[in-house]
Amino acid sequence: MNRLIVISNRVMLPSLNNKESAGGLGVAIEESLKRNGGVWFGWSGEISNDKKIEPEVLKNDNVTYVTLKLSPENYENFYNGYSNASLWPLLHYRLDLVEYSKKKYSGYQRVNSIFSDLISPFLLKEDIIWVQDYHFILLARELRKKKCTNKMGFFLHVPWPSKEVLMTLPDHKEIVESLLDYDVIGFQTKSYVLSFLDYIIREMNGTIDSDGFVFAKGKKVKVQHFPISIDTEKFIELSKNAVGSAHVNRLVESLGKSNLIIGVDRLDYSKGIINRFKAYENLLEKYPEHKRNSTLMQIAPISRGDVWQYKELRQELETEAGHINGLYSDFDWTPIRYLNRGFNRKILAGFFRRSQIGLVTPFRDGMNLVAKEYVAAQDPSNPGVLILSQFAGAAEELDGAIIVNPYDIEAITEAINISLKMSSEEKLHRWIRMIEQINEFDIHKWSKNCIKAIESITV
Ligand code: ADQ
Repeated sequence: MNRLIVISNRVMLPSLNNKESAGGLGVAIEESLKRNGGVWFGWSGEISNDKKIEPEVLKNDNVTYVTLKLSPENYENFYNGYSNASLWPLLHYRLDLVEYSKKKYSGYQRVNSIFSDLISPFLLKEDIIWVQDYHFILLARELRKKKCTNKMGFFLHVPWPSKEVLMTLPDHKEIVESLLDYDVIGFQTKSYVLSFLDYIIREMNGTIDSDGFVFAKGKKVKVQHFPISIDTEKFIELSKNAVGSAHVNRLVESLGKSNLIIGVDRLDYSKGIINRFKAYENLLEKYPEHKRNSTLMQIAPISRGDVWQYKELRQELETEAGHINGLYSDFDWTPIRYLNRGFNRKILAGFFRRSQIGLVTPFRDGMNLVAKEYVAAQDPSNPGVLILSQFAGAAEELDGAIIVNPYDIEAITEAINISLKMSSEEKLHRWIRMIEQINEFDIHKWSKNCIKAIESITV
């Protein structure tokens, strides 16, 4: 078995005591590394003013963890800049929020190059390289410049946009050409694969064959969709164990007879939280029978708090939640509970299980694992309803959900109303279709399939 080299923005260090709070992705990567042996590279999450920044290297059994601090300039231009203020909004179709400058792009190139310098000395000839996400699109190109001939795969966790949207990025050509230096490019959904192929054919005069290979710029690359998933078995277990726990009991008590509608997201403009609030306000106005017998709980810990777009979003959501609560609250009932804090996975699983509706309405989302976690957490004897945006990657798989257009506030309102009135039979019927899907395709299958695809490339 070949050793595995993983590069991702953040690394899950073995010192993380409470593995229960770790996400499925980190656990699956760690598991693959332990199976194959290998090295995991990433940013330490820290900023350093040192002139020469040395990596921190940690060994645990057959896995080595290598993390690097970023200089303030690289943090600003690579992380806050090109990654999160240029690529992230662009890949999520928020062209109005894209901030672009050559300086940011240079920072992005520089950090990709720094990481290639960091990785090179660790590489053995047969190692397989697996790069995660939009922070490191240029990494294969940088490594190839250093004569690296290892098999390399890339997986994009976020959406790949249509050609028209992508081409608003001044560096779109270089970005796509760099991707062609990988041997395998993985996307979350078929639809992102199609958008990528459309660009290859129409912008690069490339061709494709029936085995999913792309031929362009003298390169041959396998392009495939690998829908990411969750550790289904583990999440089911967590949700069962959460029954009767202190947090869940307190939640149930505080709700009284109210139906719980739950939203759980990182506080991000791509998640469509604002339209969720507006749809709920609409519901209380249009269907007053849901006043007092429903509560929307939105859990949204602050993320990327340094970036101005995120600061504005916070203000907007606080204003909207305050407005709705001011208008509809009673002395013993509050319609929206808006919490800017995270909870560990066991508590979340318990909250999901106790809620009648999972409201997952991103404007765009690569996959959205919350949707899958919500399904896994349900009590088979009384499952809740998932309301899911048609623009979440998960909508390609979870056809038992009520699928909505997240821009259509009235459609979300109607979906909530229908869900609150849905029969137990229909809820069960819808849920079974979804749980079967995520039982069969879990995160372990995802990581194995990704690695197998890279391994089986013949170079
Ligand atoms: P994210 O944008 O972070 O991930 P998502 O897939 O919904 O979005 O969540 C990832 C994990 O974070 C899940 O396990 C979830 O439970 C956890 N999480 C989210 N909100 C939380 C909260 N409020 N409190 C605690 N935990 C929370 C990116 C892409 C997604 C893609 C994933 C994985 O944007 O589209 O599904 O990567 O590829």
